[in-house]
Amino acid sequence: MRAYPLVVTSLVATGIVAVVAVGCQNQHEANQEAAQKTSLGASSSVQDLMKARNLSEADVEAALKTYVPTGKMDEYYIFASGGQSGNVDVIGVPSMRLLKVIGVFTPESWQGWGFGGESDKILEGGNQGIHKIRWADMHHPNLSETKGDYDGQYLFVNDKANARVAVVDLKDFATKQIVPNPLAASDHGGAFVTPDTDYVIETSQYPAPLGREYAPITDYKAKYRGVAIFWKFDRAKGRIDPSKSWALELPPYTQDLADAGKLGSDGWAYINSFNTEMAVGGTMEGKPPIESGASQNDMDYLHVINWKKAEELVNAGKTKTIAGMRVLTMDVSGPEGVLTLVGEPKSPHGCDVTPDGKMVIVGGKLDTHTTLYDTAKMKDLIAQKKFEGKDDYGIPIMAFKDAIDGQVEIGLGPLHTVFDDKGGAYTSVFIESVVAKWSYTDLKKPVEKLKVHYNIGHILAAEGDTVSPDGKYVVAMNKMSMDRFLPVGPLYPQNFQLVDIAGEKMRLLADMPIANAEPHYSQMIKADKIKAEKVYKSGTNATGEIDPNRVEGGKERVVRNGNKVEVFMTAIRSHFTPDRIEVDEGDDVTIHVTSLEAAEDQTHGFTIDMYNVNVSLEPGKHENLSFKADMPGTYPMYCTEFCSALHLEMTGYFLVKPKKR
Ligand code: RUQ
Ligand code: CUA
Repeated sequence: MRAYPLVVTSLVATGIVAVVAVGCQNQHEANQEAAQKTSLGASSSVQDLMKARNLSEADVEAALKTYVPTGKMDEYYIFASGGQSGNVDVIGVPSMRLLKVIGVFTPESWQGWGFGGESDKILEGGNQGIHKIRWADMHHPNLSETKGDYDGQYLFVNDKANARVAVVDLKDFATKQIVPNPLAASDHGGAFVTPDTDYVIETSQYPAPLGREYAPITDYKAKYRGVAIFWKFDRAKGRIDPSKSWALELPPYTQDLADAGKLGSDGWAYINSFNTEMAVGGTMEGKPPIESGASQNDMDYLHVINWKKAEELVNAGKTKTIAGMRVLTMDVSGPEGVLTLVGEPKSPHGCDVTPDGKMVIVGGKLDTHTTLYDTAKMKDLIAQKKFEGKDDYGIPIMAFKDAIDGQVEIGLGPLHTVFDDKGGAYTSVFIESVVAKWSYTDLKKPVEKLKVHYNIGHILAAEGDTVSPDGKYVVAMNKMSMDRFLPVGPLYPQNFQLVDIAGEKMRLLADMPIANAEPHYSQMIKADKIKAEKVYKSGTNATGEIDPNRVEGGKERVVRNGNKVEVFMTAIRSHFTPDRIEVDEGDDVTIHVTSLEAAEDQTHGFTIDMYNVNVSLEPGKHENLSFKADMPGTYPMYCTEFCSALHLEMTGYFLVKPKKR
């Protein structure tokens, strides 16, 4: 019989069950007797369960480490990029339970996000060009920081496909603003914050003329550009202030990931790039495809940006206005030491500043190393103007060997790196499908590699990119999951794997299928840092303000003015007042509806059938729905949340009298 001393300790410690097998037969029998006295009964003792379900000791231990009994709370939140879903997934750790999906760039019908209510205006604010954009390729959520630590107030996310950044308020877990990038056609290095969240950084990905004007591809070198936007965040208002934001023109190297310096490197930002060859494809004209054209050079460029200095130059008016945005152009930023380049090995991807702010770690997709750039050395080189040359745009280049601290042989395809509290670095290694643990202080080969399933892209750690990581958990964000979950057709879920990093060795604890898209980055924050509201102050609308049209109980009314009909409505268990609305075909209708509920978790919904209007009315929430009564007929309106025993009765009619023809 096998011994399970570890399991016994942890099981007893958690008080879940009294018994598991131990090394000694007598004790085992005594324990079995004890087990019969527990509510589980003998037939379902843990040992029997293990046998029946074919679980090993390690399985049971992992289960215990992630089990959160009903009524108990998780220790951390993960804010995960919802990828192509355009929305944010909120996950509890260690249970890996999905807690919420926050509607951001994409309409989300449970929250009534984008179905005729106030949130439509926020989505409208994110339109690009002439298109109503209602999807996103969300990549990198970033929590607001104070002194380099997550403060639990805001979350920023970027949309790679449509070059936008959104602000989510963590008081109510709702999106408050979407800001379209006026200059770039796509972004990737975002939404990274500076250590006090003065700025939210968004850098472009695929170069295009700034402002997205047309320019023939033959003008690539002359007219196409990269750009980094420094969005000024107004913390008191909880909004990005585009009028105080500015941009840095960059060469048309395909800029990739970015990070802001911290502590000693505060005031600096670092951006990767690839395709410094400026390959533009042309496979139909017999030219090499972009992917091979872009892999000719041994070195691409890390962009090193002195943003504090850039800010001074912007304030001194050294900018050019393009598409309404102040842009510091390369002819200023190069000579002024704002923008400097340094070589980086082939096709870099991740760009992560260490918790002490001393190094920038760059992972090379086509290289087996991570490279550690020394932020202090680079600062000196720039101050002393010690460069080895300039690029075609006059941007000075530092010598690779002068700028680095060293390189570490990690494995095949190192991408992103996160950190623990003991100088440990955890790098996702895509091709090898492992998490590689190494030390960013001694720069030796990885001490451990943990297999993950499969093809890990991003990686996250508990408070892992702050100045004080927690060192408890890492999550491998895997791109592929064949053989991990029940088959669901050719489109497979992604796989989040929770890893315990508190001990000597990494331990894989749990798998979580991500069923709605391919997430990229995520962040994990201690749960007690989030101070979420339980109910809204009566009359609060989607912007977080008390709505001027808030409706008090007893003041419900219908106001007609020509073909404009305004309905002032309230909702409280279990009726809408008024519960009948009659209008004429063609009327412009606005329904102002306030929930009069003040009790926690008493949410109503409001919809009118067939009219594509649907809002969520959390306690105290106010909504304004505007639409044209363009379909004559009889339409039930009803509450969409099972709010009470009389929920089904929480209904009424919206009647549209046909025009005389
Ligand atoms: S990037 S893993 Cu935005 Cu690495 Cu996706
Ligand atoms: Cu209100 Cu159902």
